[in-house]
Amino acid sequence: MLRLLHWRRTPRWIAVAIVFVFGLSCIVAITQLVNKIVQLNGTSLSSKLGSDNVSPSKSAGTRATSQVYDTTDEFVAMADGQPQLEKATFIMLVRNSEVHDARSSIRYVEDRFNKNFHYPWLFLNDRPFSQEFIRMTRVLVSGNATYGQIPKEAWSMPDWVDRQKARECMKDMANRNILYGGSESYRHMCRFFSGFFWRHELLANYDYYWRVEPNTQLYCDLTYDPFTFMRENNKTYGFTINLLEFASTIESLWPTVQNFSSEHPEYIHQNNSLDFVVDDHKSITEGSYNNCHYWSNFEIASLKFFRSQPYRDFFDALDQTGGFYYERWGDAPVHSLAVSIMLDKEEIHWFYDIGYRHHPFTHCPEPREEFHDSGKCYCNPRQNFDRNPYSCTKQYQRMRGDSGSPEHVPRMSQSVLRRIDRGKNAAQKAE
Ligand SMILES: Nc1nc2c(ncn2[C@@H]2O[C@H](COP(=O)(O)OP(=O)(O)O)[C@@H](O)[C@H]2O)c(=O)[nH]1
Ligand SMILES: [Mg+2]
Repeated sequence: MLRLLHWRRTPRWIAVAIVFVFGLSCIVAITQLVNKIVQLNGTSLSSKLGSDNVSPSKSAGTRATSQVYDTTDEFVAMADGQPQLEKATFIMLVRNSEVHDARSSIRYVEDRFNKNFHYPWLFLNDRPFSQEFIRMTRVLVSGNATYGQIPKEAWSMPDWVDRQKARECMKDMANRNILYGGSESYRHMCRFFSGFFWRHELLANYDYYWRVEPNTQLYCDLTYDPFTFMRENNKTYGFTINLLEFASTIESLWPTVQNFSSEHPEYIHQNNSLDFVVDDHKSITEGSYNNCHYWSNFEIASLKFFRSQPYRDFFDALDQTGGFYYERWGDAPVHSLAVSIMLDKEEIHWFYDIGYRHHPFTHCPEPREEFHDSGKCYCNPRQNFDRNPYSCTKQYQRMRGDSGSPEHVPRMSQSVLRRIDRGKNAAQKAE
């Protein structure tokens, strides 16, 4: 360049112009660089100079959102600098024909949570998975995907069930228009989720699972690890929606549970949550089941509990009666009754912050500032099922001793919040 400028035949005005253009582009480049560095720190140079049209509070909100949701700093730092996963997996029981509904649910879970964590997925089926199902689902998951078949004994009527009687009961329930009343496979499914999924060899290395069903939706970003939350806070069973069961499907379930409880008083927890399933503070022997249960199509729970001797004995006692086939006992009331009588009430957690839909009900967190103004959720709080007469939120809050407003719902623990703060500090220091 200098050589060019010293070239005698170059007119003076061309040399001046070249120096001017060169200087100008240097200034522009340096300004852009500075602006980029400042933006990384959360504020743009232009807004510092007052040329940003957005009001200060609004602009802070917008940037906080992009900081939290567009980068992985927070998630990496949450595990103290190491992306450590819990021994946990998603599980989905699904048919090959439900591949598109499965893909939709996977996408929701990945987008709202797992793209930042990469937990594995386990798909289970009573039949072999088709190559198409495997191809179409594997491509969407950010963790490993495993495909397993359910052993015959976990998906069939046990020997002691009278097949003729079972068929007659199904026919009768179908005639009474009871939902899935005539379906044998639905009964296999409910028995499988009550007594077998936790025994599957592909779950052997896990401590926690998150159950996902095809065609379900998640509406809120989950910026912490719910499995870590469960472990650190000694939680055993987590849910999002609770509701009333159809009484006609579980006519003899409660008497069976009462018998079990009197045979095994040692399994009844002193600080249980019986008040969720029995009204008027009555005991197991005196009270009757109010049909409240946690909706098990969404569950984040401990496998250790289901593998424990008390739960095994509980399931065996129920299974011996044949009630899964003579009636149509759902895995939801079975799980709910077990956790309500055998766990400390503190071990049960309402994931109030997880907006979730399984047709026809939606749980949408209500507090506006925390969940909606922040951009965290995009469901409609007016569609929140918690206030519906068929919801058991009142019974749940009565059991917890809460006043009934969403502000009293258990939230993410302080320890998790502290970890997130620590993560933010660490990220700032790194910059
Ligand atoms: N592989 C397989 N999965 C099933 C079968 N029946 C139900 N499921 C699964 O079990 C879960 C519950 O079934 P679903 O039809 O959604 O019942 P609902 O939610 O109670 O209406 C879903 O994950 C289904 O994909 C079956 O016969 N085979
Ligand atoms: Mg379903």
